[in-house]
Amino acid sequence: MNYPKLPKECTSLLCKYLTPQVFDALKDKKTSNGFTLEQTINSGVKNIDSGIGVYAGDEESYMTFSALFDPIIKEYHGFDTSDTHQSNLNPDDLNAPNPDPKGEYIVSTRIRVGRNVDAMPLGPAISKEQRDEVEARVVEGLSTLKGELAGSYTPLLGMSKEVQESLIKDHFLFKEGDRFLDAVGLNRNWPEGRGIYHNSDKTFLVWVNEEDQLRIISMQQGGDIKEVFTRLVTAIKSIESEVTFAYNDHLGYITSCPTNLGTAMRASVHIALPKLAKDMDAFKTITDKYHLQIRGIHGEHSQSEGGVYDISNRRRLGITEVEAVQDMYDGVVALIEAEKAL
Ligand code: ADP
Ligand code: CIR
Repeated sequence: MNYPKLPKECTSLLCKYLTPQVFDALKDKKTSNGFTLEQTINSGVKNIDSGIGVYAGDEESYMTFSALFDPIIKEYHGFDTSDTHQSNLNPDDLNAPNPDPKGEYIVSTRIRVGRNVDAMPLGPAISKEQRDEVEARVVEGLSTLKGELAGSYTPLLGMSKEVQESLIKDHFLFKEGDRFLDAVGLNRNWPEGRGIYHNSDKTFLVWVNEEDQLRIISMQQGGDIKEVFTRLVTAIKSIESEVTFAYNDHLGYITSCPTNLGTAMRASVHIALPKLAKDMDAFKTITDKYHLQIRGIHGEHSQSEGGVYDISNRRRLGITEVEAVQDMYDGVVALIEAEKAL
């Protein structure tokens, strides 16, 4: 493999950190699952508009290709190679009274974590047999959930297009055919091995074998962020008693995208900020101050509709889960104040 063509206008972290020297040092390396540098960078090479542009095929990728991953992790999370990661899932430590009890701004709240099964390759390097085994083990673990978390699993294979599209439109199900995931092999054998578990209210959901092997999700209408977090923590603990997840003391929970390492948590609100959105510089000054990311309302790489944005914590590694949600909460309070003042 030769050094890839990366156009000057490319702003991804891949383009920033894949220097010819780094490329030469890594180009012949592979992990014990056979994951190569070419696979690690293919998404960002094929999708020049990537924000990041790299994925890991297994936990080992983060070590084997550390000359590329470490500076990306440092820039995205502000996390150094000598730092350690710590978890705190105690809802009592979260200071988050509903910032919008009248429901004027916050449409809905969602908090998800990514998880992958210990001692399995991640999605980009997994075989079809291993992926099917992950699905079977996860579905068996989920079948033990009780009370509010009790629900059922629907495989994507055999789901009607109408049901699939309506679940996607209503923000419950992952999209199909994502080009960023496609280029790293995450869509191989689609739709086999993929599916969604949810309770009857769709306040608790688990995505199986999308970007990560599990995406554990708690969501509901309105701005009761603490309630959403508390439900998620109960679910994580219950599932963790059935399935062991890939975790390491330095990088926390291991995920296929380096932006998700650590807590693997993205806490978001869909929030109407039509006035603030007319001044994107002022909007971004607040989101930068609170380490927030702005997305459109149909997920990453989508656009806002009607002045409603998806606002979430940007950092996930080197901070605890409580701090990740607190980042989002404090920022949302500041955004609502700014909107009110206009
Ligand atoms: P992820 O959160 O898994 O990183 P996406 O940005 O693709 O991925 O979002 C996944 C789905 O979750 C999308 O349909 C998105 O609209 C929905 N979503 C995210 N945040 C919220 C929210 N606060 N309320 C309702 N739906 C949400
Ligand atoms: C990109 O580089 O834009 C995509 N590969 C997505 C990166 C971040 N996404 C994520 O954490 N899910």
